[in-house]
Amino acid sequence: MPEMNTAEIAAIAARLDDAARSAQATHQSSEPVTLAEAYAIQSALLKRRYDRGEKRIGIKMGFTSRAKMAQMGVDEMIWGRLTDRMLVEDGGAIDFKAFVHPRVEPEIAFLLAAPLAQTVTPVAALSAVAGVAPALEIIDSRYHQFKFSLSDVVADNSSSSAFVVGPWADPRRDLSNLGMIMEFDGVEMQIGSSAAIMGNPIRSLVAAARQAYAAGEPLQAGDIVMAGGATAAEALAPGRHVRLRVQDLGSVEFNVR
Ligand code: OOG
Ligand code: MG
Repeated sequence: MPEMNTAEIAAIAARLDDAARSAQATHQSSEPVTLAEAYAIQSALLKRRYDRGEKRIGIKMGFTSRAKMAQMGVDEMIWGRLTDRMLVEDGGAIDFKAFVHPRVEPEIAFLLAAPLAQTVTPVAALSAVAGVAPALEIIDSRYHQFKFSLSDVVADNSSSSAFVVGPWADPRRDLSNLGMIMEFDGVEMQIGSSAAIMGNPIRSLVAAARQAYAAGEPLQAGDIVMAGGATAAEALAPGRHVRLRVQDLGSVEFNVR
């Protein structure tokens, strides 16, 4: 298969960037794209956003649970970048019209107090964590019908779109089996456990450290890491009030305008 050149990578990045900014879906790649090329497109896409003043504030892990893999028909872990513009205040609101077809999923977020090396044990990773929080990720595929191959979704910054983080709690606690309930307007939509995220969300942080290092962007103090959805995602609609409650960690919420 011929390798993609820089111009082709830049063209796909520009198309995905335009799709996100105009909230208009675009098509998947017609030619096969390798995973390495997909991450190169994602880098080029983020470069455009950094050039407009956005700041990288962490990374998100994707497909770290069976529920998410099954919903989207993929079987490999992926990651994407988080910027300051994507962060929604706890209790704040998002504008439905700014998205193509947004969905929300219940997650756990970590805040780092120290950088993480390439290879860390779960215990070492936890010792670099300043806080752990209930979090909601708003994903929005820029592809028609929310359909994509693994390479397509990686190129599209792994559907990353916005995220809301609840109060940071002391991470020195057992995170392996915390009940998680996601509600729309007070009605339970998804019920799960932090165990769904690789048996323990700390394993997702370990994987994040490895991936970020391999990409030449090791995790830094102050970075936020989203561990990945514990359940399938739910489609959003204007007027919804979304809340996630996580056992021992409290809750996080937002509204859709
Ligand atoms: C891709 C993003 C996956 C997660 O938490 O598993 C993800 C998608 O589902 O569109 O964010
Ligand atoms: Mg997610």
